Amino acid sequence: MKLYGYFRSSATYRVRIALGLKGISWETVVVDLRAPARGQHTAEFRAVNPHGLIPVLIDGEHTVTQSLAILEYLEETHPQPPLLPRAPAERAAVRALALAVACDIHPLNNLRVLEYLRSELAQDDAAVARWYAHWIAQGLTALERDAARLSGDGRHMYGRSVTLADVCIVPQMANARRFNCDLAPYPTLRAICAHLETLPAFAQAAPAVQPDAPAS
Ligand SMILES: N[C@@H](CCC(=O)N[C@@H](CS)C(=O)NCC(=O)O)C(=O)O
Repeated sequence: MKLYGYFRSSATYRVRIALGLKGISWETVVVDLRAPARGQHTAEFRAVNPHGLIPVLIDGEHTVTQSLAILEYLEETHPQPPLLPRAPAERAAVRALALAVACDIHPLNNLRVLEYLRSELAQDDAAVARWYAHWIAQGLTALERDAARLSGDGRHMYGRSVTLADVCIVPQMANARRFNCDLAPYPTLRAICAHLETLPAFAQAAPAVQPDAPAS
């Protein structure tokens, strides 16, 4: 498989984790999102994904976009280990946690949104940071309550094994840390991520250890 992505892209980070958990090998095609490269805007990449967003997974003749669609595709094509519980209500609960990250938090703080605030709306760095922190706090406050109720062991978002909810929360918390958001109010989320980050698939998917990450 081929994964169009970037070390810092949290949506790509989700897919890297799932590929690792399922023991699938892949090759990365780097799409550098930052100026001057801005690889998401090139004609070459737009031919792959007209939306100009990563990740994109290529599996043989299939091109799959949208990280959640990719995660579900991997779940269906490589069912072991399962990242969704069996019972419909439990599957819905896990999907709801994953979607809270992918649909309600992440899109508001995406690169193109922050760039629009800066350029078109002429907001300074302080205002953009305030915007970022606001949506993180709103989303994580609710997820903290969800996790406190739904985690079975304080080490997973739902139940006692790794699910798509875990695959989504770790990159989102990493983003929040990168933008210096205060994570003190989320002890349950911090404990869950501290555990998950020790697992090989999560550790190997971390931005800092990707081949396109700058040497520290
Ligand atoms: N809903 C999409 C969001 C993808 C997305 O926002 N990707 C970011 C990187 S994490 C991106 O490509 N941003 C480019 C830009 O904002 O110009 C998904 O889950 O795949």
